[in-house]
Amino acid sequence: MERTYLMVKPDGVQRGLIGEIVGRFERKGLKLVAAKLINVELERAERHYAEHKGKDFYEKLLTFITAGPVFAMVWEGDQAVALCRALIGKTNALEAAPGTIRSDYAIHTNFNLIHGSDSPDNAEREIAIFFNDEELVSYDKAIQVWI
Ligand code: IDP
Repeated sequence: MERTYLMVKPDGVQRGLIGEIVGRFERKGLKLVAAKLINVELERAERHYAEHKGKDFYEKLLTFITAGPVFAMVWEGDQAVALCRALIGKTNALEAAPGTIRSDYAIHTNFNLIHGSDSPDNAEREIAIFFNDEELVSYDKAIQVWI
């Protein structure tokens, strides 16, 4: 079973879209195994976005992600990483397929509402940045046999 790290970014929290966004992954059939509302301090933001260090949007991205609380989550399911990326849509809202979160609610690339891990390896790395092992809840869902 694969895990992925998702995070409603500060714009999504401010716009009151946490419930709408969480609902999409719930209805898809994925399993929520951890969630919390947190402020991301600069050091953690730098670790999370390390691969973008040096890019022209990096500083603005750090300012944005530390500007207000985010809703951090871990979701589990078969192919969870790719499935969540599909529901989220492309980085640029203009290129995101209709029906995806970014297509439905975002306008600008720098206010694109949600982060989703782009590979299983990055998912494990990002989960470890934001959650302790004890925060990851292990449980069964009876409905799983129907999904
Ligand atoms: P992703 O969130 O779709 O995986 P990444 O390439 O990992 O996209 O970039 C991380 C975040 O950095 C994006 O979600 C977006 O907020 C921001 N970003 C990426 N590319 C640009 C850009 O060209 N201009 C401004 N912000 C960008």
